[in-house]
Amino acid sequence: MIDAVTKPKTKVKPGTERPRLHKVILVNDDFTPREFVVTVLKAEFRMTEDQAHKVMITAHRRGVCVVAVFTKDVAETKATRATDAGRAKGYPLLFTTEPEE
Ligand code: TYC
Repeated sequence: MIDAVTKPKTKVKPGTERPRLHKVILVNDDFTPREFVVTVLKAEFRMTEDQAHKVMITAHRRGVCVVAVFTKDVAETKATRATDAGRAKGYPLLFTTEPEE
């Protein structure tokens, strides 16, 4: 006998899924001037002087600091632009990205 009833092959996931966000991380180094780090944070991440100073000093003391979270594309573009701003001045300033848990 032919069983005409077939199970659907794909499962529908319940709920609404948002794309994973990615962190932009500021990495400390011994050469980039503090004020330049603050300038880049203000320009690329639209931070106030106060916010930028807090992020810079956290990276300076702890080695790294999460700057902000964005979609993957935006996080990577901003990290690259901010890193390039340092490189243009001859500084080893580094911003990296990683997916949020
Ligand atoms: N450590 C640098 C200095 O003392 C300042 C600095 C802070 C550099 C944070 C990078 O991500 C950084 N001039």
